[in-house]
This record gives sequence, C-alpha cells and structure tokens, in this order.
Amino acid sequence: MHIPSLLSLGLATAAAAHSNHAQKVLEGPLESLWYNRVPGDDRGAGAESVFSGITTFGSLPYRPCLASDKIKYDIAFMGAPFDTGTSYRPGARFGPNGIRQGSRRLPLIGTYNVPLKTNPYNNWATVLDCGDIPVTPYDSAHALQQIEEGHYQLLSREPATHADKEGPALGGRTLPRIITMGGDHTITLPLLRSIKRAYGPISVIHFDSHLDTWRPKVFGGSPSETAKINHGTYFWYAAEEGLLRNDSNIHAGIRTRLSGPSDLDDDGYCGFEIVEARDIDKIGTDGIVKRILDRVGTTNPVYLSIDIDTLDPAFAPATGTPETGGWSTREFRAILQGLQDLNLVAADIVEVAPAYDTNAEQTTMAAADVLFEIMTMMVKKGPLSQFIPAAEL
Ligand SMILES: *[C@@H]1O[C@H](CO)[C@@H](O)[C@H](O)[C@H]1NC(C)=O
Ligand SMILES: [Mn+2]
Repeated sequence: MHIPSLLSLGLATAAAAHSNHAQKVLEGPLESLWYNRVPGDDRGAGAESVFSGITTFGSLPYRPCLASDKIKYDIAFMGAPFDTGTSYRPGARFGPNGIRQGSRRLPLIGTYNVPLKTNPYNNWATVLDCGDIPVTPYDSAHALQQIEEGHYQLLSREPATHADKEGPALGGRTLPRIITMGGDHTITLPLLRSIKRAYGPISVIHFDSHLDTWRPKVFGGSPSETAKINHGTYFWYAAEEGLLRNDSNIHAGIRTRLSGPSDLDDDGYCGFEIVEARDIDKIGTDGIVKRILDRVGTTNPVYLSIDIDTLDPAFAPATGTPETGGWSTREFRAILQGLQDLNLVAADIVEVAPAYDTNAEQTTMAAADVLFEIMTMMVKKGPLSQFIPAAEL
C-alpha cells in the first residue's frame, strides 16, 4: 500500500535535482520524515542529516558530467585520484573522497560565508560535484593524458549561466570554472595543459611549502621520461611547454630546503616570485595578500593551485611531504578571503593523503574549508563573462 508513495517520492527527488538552488526536493506523504533538509542538499532520500546519505563535496548534487555533455554547471568539483608522482608518502589517490568526507558539515544549517558575505549555495551559480576523472594507477603517462582530457571536457563546455556571452577564454567564449581535488601535485601539469588549450598561457598563484619548479635532474633524477614528470618538477615542464605567463606567477607559503641557491634561478626561469611562510611574521596576512595582488592583479585570468602542505602539519598532517613552520588554517583562510577580487578561472587542491590524518579528520576538514572559501570567491565574483580584460578580446 505504501509502495506508490515511495515511488512518487523517489521520482520527485530525481526530477527536481537539477541545480543546487534552494528548492523543494521532497514532497508527498513522507515529506515530514525529512524535517531537517537545507537548501542545496540534493543527495536524495536518506540524507536529512549531515552524517547520512551519499557523500558529495559539501552535499552538492552529484552528476556524472563526464558521462554526458548535456550536464551544465557554472562551477564543477571534480576529483583526480592520482598519486604515482609522489616522492615521499603516497596516498593522495584517496584525496578526492577524503575531502568529500571532510566537507560533510559544510551545509549544516548555514551555507552563508560570513567574511565574504555570500551564500554560494543559494546564488546565481549552478554548482555540481562531477565525481572523479577515471585515472589508471598502472601507467602515469597515460593517467596524465586522462586527467588533461577529462578536465578539458569539463572546462570547454558551455556554462549553465551566460552561455551566449563573451568571456576571457580563447575565441572570446565564456566557460565554467572547474575546481579539481587531487591527487598529488603532478596533476597540475595536465590541468595547466587543459587551461592553455582554453585560455592560452595563464598566471598562476601557487600555495605550497615547496617550489615544485625543480629540474628533473635535481629532483628525482631521470631514469625514464615518465619518471622525470613528478610532483616536484611539473612547474618546470609547465614553463618549458609555455603553459605559464612569465611575468605574473607567485608562490606563497614556501619554506622548503633547496639543493642549493641555483634552485632559485630555475624558479625564476619559470617566472615565479616567492613569498616565504615566515614572511607572515613581518608583514602579516594583509601584507601577503598585497604582495599576491600586486603580482597578479584582479582582471588577469588566474589559475590557483593549493598544496595542503601550505598549512603547518599541526593543522594538516595528512599530506605527501609535510614541512614544519607553516601557516595556521585561520591565517590561510584569511589570506584567501583577502584575494576575493581575483579573476579566478580554475583551481586545484592537492596532496591530501587521508591515510595519515587524525581520527578527527583535521586535514580533510581543512581542505574542505579551503575549497568552501574558493567556491564562495568564485560565486561572489560572478560569471566569468562579466570580467573580460579588454586586451584579451
Ligand atoms: C622568464 O623570464 C625570465 C626573466 O625575464 C627569463 O630569464 C626566463 O628565461 C623566462 N623563462 C621562460 C621559460 O621563458
Ligand atoms: Mn608541497
């Protein structure tokens, strides 16, 4: 007797589940069961509490975007579970799902970002969790091709909003924004290859304790072509391949040891300026924000790459190559909030290796909160079609 009700409940959920906007996703006689649903929580039946239901990033709707190009979004979260480019601790292949687990509390009652004065869940943008790119664990070179193609498929699609308007991409198109969850930092090379296809050479803001601009002969040696490309050398290759602008890249949070001062020459060759982690003691978070904005500007299209090891291991222990002496989660989030005017076209967060985390999920929670700031920054800034540097069109 109750079967028709259950069926209609399921159908109503599926039919309404096309965006993350506030909407009635459940109706019918069982509606009262779901007393605590929040706007944007589109996980379907079984998810009225943040600890139940199928886990997506921030409880955003899951759509298999790589299975159908009919799926449209303005911002897409996507996993790249690759970790065969790590030099120390492996395990970042579990990063995407670890970050999703760490993000479960994001939509609990409040989705309004107080410092940024914006609710990214109930705004102009359609934001989806597009799942993960299929990545082989057996062949790194092939995996990097899969990541480039998967990212480009998502990036080059018409966005849900303003699909008919001009934007900063090559050919004057407006495109959606993709937020990639790694994966070790090697994935940033195929992601930048995809970005180059869409935007041309791009300015990069790179938060990390390491430079990642090492020549292969310095970092890891060169036993094979595949081995040369790893999580310490990908920016070297990005510069060699012309994926980066050479006048406006910046690292921040750096505190690595070097093989010697010549590493800094190689870094300059790749077009980066450096903000050291310890600079925060002299210039504070505002000073760091100013240095970054002075370097990249607010109209220039920017790619943001974040290694979770930017944070001190006290705040993010579960990472591939931890370095002491980093920023707190509060300091890092304040720096990101200060960068809200950036013209961010895409971002990644990498090197989250959940197996080394505490039982309290410190690292995955920190990564999820960092991504909440980035999602809010992108929503607050508006569709990319509204921010076209005149010189680029
Ligand atoms: C980037 O610019 C620097 C400084 O002008 C230069 O020395 C370096 O060769 C350039 N690198 C590339 C990859 O073009
Ligand atoms: Mn690093």
